[in-house]
Amino acid sequence: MAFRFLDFPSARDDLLADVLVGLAACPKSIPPKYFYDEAGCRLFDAICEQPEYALTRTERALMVSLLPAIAAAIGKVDCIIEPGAGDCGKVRALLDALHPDQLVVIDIAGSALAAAAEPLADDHPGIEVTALGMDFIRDLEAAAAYLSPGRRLVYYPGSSIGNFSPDEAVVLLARFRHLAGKDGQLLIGFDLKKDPQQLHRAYNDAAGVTAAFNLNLLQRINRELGADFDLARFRHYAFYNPVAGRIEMHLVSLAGQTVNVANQGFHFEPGETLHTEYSYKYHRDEFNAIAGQAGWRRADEWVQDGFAVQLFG
Ligand code: AVJ
Repeated sequence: MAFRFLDFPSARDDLLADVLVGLAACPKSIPPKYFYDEAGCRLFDAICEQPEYALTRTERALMVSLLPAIAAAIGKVDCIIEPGAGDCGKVRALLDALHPDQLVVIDIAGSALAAAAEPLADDHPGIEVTALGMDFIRDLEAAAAYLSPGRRLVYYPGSSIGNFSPDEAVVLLARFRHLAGKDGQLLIGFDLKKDPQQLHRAYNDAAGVTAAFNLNLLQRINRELGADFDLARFRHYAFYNPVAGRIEMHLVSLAGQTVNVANQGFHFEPGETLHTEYSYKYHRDEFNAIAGQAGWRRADEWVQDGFAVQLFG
């Protein structure tokens, strides 16, 4: 068993700066990576249990039923890297199928990541597990120092790539390309374009869990930054924009109001939106083109029930 945890607080304590910039912008926005405090992680898990939200269940089923084919296509790897690994629930199956020497998991929520990653080391005595508490969107270079040489696989499941605009996605995938090295590979899962009504329902579940997840962002800012958002005066508003190919999530102000964050006042007009998330959906070839711009070439692809997993080399 070999486990190490390295925390990089300077590379993640930017909630205040990002909120101040986001609230001063027009339209106002806050990056979706801040959804995932403790309550936010619990709410996201609850979203995944909602009948309307099939994305996570579908990917899990795909990764179970097609794992032998996926592992065969990947071949021998020495190191698996998972940016945004969260509770490390997805990478476990890959470890058992691919038997790498090293696993590097990265997440902005460092202590939760460490707690989730250590059992992986206990259960896989042959694998050196490194947990890096850092914001990989800002600081992926620092991770390179912890990789041992050999053939690398970057694993980026869960349609997390959907949170980035296509241009941002190219930049991020190019960084993954750099991190993976010369004969590195990328295994990535993303949600496919589908019936807009079905997508709409997935982000407007009847139980209101997605609404609670969205509003929790304001609660987090109140708690961690001493802000005074009145949650009753903001409404969850999510819809599919078929031209842009994305779900847009917003919190719409129900009144004219001023919110204070760190001694700065931010005025909202009635009906003004605070944008909180994009969730891009792609056609298979659209995504292939984006990865292509980042220097990746598609090696294989698996599709099931409106979800795609692509392998690049
Ligand atoms: C974790 C980014 C894949 O975009 O579907 C779920 C987050 N937001 N419901 C997604 C989310 C609202 C989710 N991802």
